[in-house]
Amino acid sequence: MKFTDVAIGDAIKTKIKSIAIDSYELQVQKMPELVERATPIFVEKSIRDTEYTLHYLSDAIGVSSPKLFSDYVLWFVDVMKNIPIPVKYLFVNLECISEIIENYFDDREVEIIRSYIKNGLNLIDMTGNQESEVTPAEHPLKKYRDNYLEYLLNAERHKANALVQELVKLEYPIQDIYLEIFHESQYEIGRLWQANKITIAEEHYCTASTQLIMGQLYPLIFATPKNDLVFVGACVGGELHELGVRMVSDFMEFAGWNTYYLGANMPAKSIVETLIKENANVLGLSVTMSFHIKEASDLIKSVKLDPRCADVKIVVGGYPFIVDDQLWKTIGADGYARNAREAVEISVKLVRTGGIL
Ligand code: B12
Repeated sequence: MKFTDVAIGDAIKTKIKSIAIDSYELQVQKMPELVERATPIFVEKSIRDTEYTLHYLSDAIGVSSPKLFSDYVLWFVDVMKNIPIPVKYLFVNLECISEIIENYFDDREVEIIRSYIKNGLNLIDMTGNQESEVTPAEHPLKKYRDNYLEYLLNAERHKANALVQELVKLEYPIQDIYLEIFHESQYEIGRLWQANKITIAEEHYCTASTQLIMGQLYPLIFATPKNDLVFVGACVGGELHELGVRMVSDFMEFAGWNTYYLGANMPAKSIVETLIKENANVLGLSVTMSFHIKEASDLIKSVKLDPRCADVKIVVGGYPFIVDDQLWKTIGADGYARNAREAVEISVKLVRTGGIL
């Protein structure tokens, strides 16, 4: 991470509110049609959305990753397809931020910030209304995934559970059931939620049901012969998306490791204490929201500085690392994996080679 970028990322954070308000005011000048819509709720929401955009911008700059901001812009364009606000609104919004920052930063800083925004603006031009979704490759379990999701969306979790038990009887590998049924259906739930096709309650019900159904497979997962390696899996502080690292922990357990799964929102100090107490070989750290990258980076620094953790290797994973496949290096991790299967491979490699990949 470049020192200047970290400093600019931090500086944006301290000025988010005022930049957002100034940008909104400029946007109203550029888009007079907004005046008609400007109810107090609309104004408040517009400023809040700009603050959100600025958070993503500052986080991406903080870790020198233009890809992270570009991915956010693509995501926002997708969200806008399902709300009655044209994509042009986001385009002008970014242009306004780009202009306003002149009042807050010096020329060199403005140049860096603008390069990130420009990438985003180019993407809006290119995407227009086209779909940015990639159709997942067909897998023999795909048809069962559709049934599984249908059961959950019909609030029939007992049927979803029975289906998974049936697939186990049919001898589908547990790992395929995890990746093709659980992992993929959670992503589909995300798409449905983003498209306003399911409610937050339905998303919560599906997620909780999948966690329950995963639990039913534990007698199989914990039955494999053990080696003497220890894996600690956790999400950094503030991060609530825990299913990914839980899947990774389950894959490690199935591969014979002794796992210590800590789940969501873990204070950094407790993670370090656990590594020492459990004599861990590998720490698996999960981040989904890019505004938690900084926590991950700080935690990695503390682990690396603690002599009691000298032998612990750190593997990271989750959405931002898939978007930018070099990010794991930027924040000082020893490796990264795109999914739970690769997480086992990389952890074994790191332990065997002493950390040189
Ligand atoms: C369920 C869910 C939630 C739940 C999580 C509950 C829980 N107990 O985990 C709740 C309701 C809390 C939630 C909250 C939010 N969410 Co949410 N959520 C989801 C959803 C639908 C599924 C997440 C999931 O279970 N994925 C399945 C797992 C298996 O996938 P995974 O995490 O990627 O893990 C795999 C790999 O990445 C990798 N991996 C993951 N971790 C690790 C770690 C290591 C060490 C390794 C090696 C590998 C690895 O291996 C895993 C298995 O193969 C996603 C959709 C999606 N695409 O993921 C949205 C999603 C992630 N959420 C989103 C958003 C916006 C939010 C909120 C900001 C919403 C809000 N306005 O409040 C908050 C933020 C909360 C926070 N502070 O963290 C967006 C993020 C968009 C973006 N571009 O950043 C998504 C993508 C939805 C969408 N399509 O818009 N969410």
